[in-house]
Amino acid sequence: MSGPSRRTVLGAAPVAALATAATAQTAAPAVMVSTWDFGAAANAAGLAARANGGTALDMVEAGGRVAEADESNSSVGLGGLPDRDGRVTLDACVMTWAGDIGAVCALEDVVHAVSVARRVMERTPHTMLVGEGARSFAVDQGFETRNLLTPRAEAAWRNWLKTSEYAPRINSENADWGGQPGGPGNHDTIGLLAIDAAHRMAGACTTSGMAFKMRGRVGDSPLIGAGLYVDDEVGGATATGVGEDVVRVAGAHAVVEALRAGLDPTAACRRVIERLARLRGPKVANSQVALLALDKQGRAGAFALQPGFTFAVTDANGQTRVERAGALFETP
Ligand code: SD4
Repeated sequence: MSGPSRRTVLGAAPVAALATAATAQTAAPAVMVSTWDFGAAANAAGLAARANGGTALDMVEAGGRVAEADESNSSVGLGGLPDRDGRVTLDACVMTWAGDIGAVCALEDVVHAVSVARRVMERTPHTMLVGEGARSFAVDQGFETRNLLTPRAEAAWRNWLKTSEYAPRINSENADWGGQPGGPGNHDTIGLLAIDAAHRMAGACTTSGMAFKMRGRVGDSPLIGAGLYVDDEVGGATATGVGEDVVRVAGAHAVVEALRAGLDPTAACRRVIERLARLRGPKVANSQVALLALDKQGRAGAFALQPGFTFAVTDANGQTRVERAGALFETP
């Protein structure tokens, strides 16, 4: 369904006048959702973990690890596009039904940031480790180290250096961008939400962050409340897109609070996207932020600033559909 133009939304149009985007509800209740089309493979791993008696945390970790290990995916883990100094730095977090949380920021040389985040949660008195401290902890915990900068990602970085123009590109996670390293910029991230057989919910988010970011930059993805939030009473949410804008509205937490207020997942995501558009006006006209939610009834929904955000929805039988989210700036 088409929606308003950027000009309409960013002008004086009341939010109530915005066209309703297509909803993305599942036929059978969903037990796992994740961002982008590459989420389908992640969900398959999550469902395998579930079938083996795994918890919701096992499901989202298994899914995140698939994306992290996939070298052809230039946005997560191995093969992720580096920062502007040519270093691949990973951000990740996990959250459980019980409010347990763990996160790593700017982790280098370790592929499975999501598993290190889980280990921070399970084996430290803290909830977040960053940079060299995160790396040392991972090494102490027995995680292997390796160079995460693949030849393809390095070539993309060297090509980027020719202009050094930092201009994140909308929806670059989708397959049509996958074969074009070295473009003007990039987005990254897989966010995952799952419900296990005991009807508990957990979530994870893992990314190499914005391609060609400044060294030391951390986005929304490892921040509980921004890139991920889970509340076992109502549901969970995760975010992808320009992290700076997700953080401004505490995106994932805001969506969960909207679920708590009674909105369905699509409407909850839409409410927060609209809030961001009101807050930032023309500054988000060319940015992508997408929010994805799964409630405790197994309803999935998403909404984005820009068209093109896709997400994978899987039911308890392992049936997966990749759906396209509605967007505020849908072209008429
Ligand atoms: C970040 N939110 O580091 C991530 C990037 C992303 O789609 O999700 N892009 O800001």
